[in-house]
Amino acid sequence: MIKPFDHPITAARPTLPSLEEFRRGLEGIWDRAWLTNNGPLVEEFRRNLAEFCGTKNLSLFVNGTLALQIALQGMGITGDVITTPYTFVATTHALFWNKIRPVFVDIEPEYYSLDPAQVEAAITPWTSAILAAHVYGQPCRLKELEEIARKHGVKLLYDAAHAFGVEVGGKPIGQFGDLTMFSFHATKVFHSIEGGMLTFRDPGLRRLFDYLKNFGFENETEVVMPGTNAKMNEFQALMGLLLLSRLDEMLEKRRAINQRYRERLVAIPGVRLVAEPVAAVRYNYAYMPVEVDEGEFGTERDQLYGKLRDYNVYARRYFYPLVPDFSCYRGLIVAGDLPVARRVASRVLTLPIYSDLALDDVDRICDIIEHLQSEACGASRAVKPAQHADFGLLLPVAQS
Ligand code: T4K
Repeated sequence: MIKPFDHPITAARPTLPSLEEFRRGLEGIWDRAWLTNNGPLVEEFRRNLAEFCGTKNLSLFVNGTLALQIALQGMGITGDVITTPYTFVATTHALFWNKIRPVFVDIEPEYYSLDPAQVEAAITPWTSAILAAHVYGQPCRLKELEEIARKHGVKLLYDAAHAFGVEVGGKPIGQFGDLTMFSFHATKVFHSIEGGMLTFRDPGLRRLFDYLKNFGFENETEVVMPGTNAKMNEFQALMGLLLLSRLDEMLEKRRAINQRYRERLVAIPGVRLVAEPVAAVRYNYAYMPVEVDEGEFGTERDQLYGKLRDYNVYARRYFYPLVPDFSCYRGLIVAGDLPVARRVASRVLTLPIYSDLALDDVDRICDIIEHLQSEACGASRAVKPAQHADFGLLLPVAQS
């Protein structure tokens, strides 16, 4: 019997700087008594990120959801937007808050991002944009989506909430499409407690976003547009600055964890791994999704999810249910039956991954999964005779 963990192992866990480093930063904030409204740390964070992302066209926000809402408003997106059902619900919420109609189309089975063929087939005269998500940090089909967007004269926006630090062909992921949103939430590869960032092609958008996130203020007496409040504060920027300098180290640890999982899980029947990123991609190992094939594994995904909890392992089912299946979105436009998204959502489990997760713990999680699989297969084999009980054959051997 494998021993359960003596503390919860969660799907995500924030990386933190040392308390001493953070305390030193707090002293500066205390001395200045400047807490928010574009303070010096937010400005320094913006400059460092601009260098990291290779663009000056960048704006910081209090979180990723508001960043995306403001992006859609600032770019004047209206009507229908073709988007993915396989994402965190905030992607769709941002559309709805702008009174835009989401049109859900299916995903491709390899990396779970929008299927370009389905996108093109769904374009109508009412389509104003495509909003795709780099799910788990894996880049979408960038070239094909770009071609479709240009051909049909619609904007191309990316939800890169999971994709900070990802590069394709040496180019930061935020340089693709018309605009990209990043989340710096505590559970992400890189975080600023909460936080969000937009990178964009049109340099004119920066001023517009500055207005929109700060009540539309031009100066003390002039308001030029009905903005909202979505400013990042100094505490967030402090966290972000300290962690940005450690990004490479954090990504390297995640890479090693991902590799260990792959080496171990590949041998377990019924556990399907996502394809390795292609050579041109510098990946960030944001999540550790696997698909559970009930037939081969011997039990369905939800049972495995529940049994892992008995061992103090809190995997998540990102992204189940699909967004169009949430009660508030039922009845929206869905192009087709979404067979791929539905299949993946019913099978996916995202296993714990964070930079401080020990490789020994990864091994133990894999041991547990392996054990549960053999137990499940044993159980299904043992239960089989029950079907013949009428014929006076063996009684089923119940397995816990
Ligand atoms: N688009 C996409 C594709 C997204 O995934 C997200 C956010 C957004 C847009 C919106 O960006 P933000 O507005 O959030 O910047 C979490 C996050 O809250 C959310 O940011 C994230 N996606 C989503 C995928 O995951 P929950 O409700 O599942 O989080 P929660 O509280 O259950 O935490 C997840 C795990 O992390 C738990 O096992 C516990 C652990 N945890 C969590 C927190 C907050 C910690 O160990 N420490 C912590 O401080 O949404």
